[in-house]
Amino acid sequence: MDFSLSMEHEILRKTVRDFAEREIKPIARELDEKEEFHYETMPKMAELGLFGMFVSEEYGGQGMDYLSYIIAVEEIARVDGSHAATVAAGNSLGIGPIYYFGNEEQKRKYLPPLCSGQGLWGFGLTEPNAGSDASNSKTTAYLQGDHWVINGSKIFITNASTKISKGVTSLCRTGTRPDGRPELSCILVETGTPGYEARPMKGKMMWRASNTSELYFEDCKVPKENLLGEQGKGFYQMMQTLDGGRLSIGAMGLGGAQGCFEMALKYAKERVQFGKPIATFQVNAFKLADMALEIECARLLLYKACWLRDTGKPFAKEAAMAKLYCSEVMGRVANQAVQLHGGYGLMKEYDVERFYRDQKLLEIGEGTSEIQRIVISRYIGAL
Ligand code: COS
Repeated sequence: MDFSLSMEHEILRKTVRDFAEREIKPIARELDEKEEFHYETMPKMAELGLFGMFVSEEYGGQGMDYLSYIIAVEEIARVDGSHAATVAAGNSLGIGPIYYFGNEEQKRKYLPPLCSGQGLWGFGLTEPNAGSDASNSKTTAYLQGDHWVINGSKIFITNASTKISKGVTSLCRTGTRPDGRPELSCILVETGTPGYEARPMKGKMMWRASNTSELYFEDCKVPKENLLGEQGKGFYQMMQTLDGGRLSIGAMGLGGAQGCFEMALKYAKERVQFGKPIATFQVNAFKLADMALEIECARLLLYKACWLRDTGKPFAKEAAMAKLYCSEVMGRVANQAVQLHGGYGLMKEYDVERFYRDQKLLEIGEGTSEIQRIVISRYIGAL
């Protein structure tokens, strides 16, 4: 068994870390404060190859493995959750479904601008009344001549209402299955289609510099050919996409925990109370030791899940485990990192305050911690 990363993975990590330190870290706090999506970093991230990382080169992607993508997300999350969210949702949720399930024409049409970072694409699953109960989608689509007519709404959709958002993959009820349950299908809806509107959602506690949207479909007509893959396979497509997406949420937990740990260690070595650095009090040294331990476990779990995926083995259970564990590790690490910073940790001029807020999303988005426990319970045969 060899746990070392390849030279390519190490180079990628260093390149993305240098970029994140140089281009993202200095602006992250202000963007969070202003709740502002930063268009200027998009072409820079794209130039670095951060979009379409696991997509083959024929569609404009980078042709890398999934672990490379996960390492990249981890390194961005080490300095900022919002930028990591833009990249993670851009790749796994935006590009992913079109790449995995699109026909040749759809892939050729939609993927190159998304892989070059000129555009972003949303993942239209969640609805006001279909959150954890994702298959309870109420958005409908029926065929009228050569078009689908879509009605309904979506909520909490990342990357769908920026100035460069090109569209959304929308899960819709397209009929009723023989067993009486709704037939669900995914349909590609381009920005600018009459009857489709994406509105930014403001007032978020976390990921404040990422784009989150509410979507409205009112007799929105899209060509019949915009059906993604097979009719009636929409829910499987969404679930399969989430298996991969959950690994990127794991990466955000791991990277965010790493960032918090580094800030806490640095601060604890510098901060002097009772005549000595607070890191040298055993109670604090133990906190830091526990952080390092949990981060190491999180990294092993996440990378193993990526290895399963990259080698074509089943990975959904491990993806749920990695998503659950990494996001909860970041919760514990961020909590102790703020604790170690004392009163300063509560102030916005200390980045640890932002990380503490950003972490909470990871236990909720792409399937709550409770849903991950359901998924794992089913895989181990307990439920
Ligand atoms: N990949 C492919 N297919 C899957 C799948 C997966 N990972 N998980 C489930 N399916 C299939 C099942 O095989 C089942 O197929 P049939 O209808 O042919 O039997 C179908 O999807 C429904 O599955 P299931 O009965 O397990 O659905 P439930 O309604 O019980 O819900 C959970 C399953 C709770 C796991 C699912 O709704 C879920 O993940 N919810 C959270 C959604 C989420 O993460 N939202 C966040 C979005 S933010 S981007």
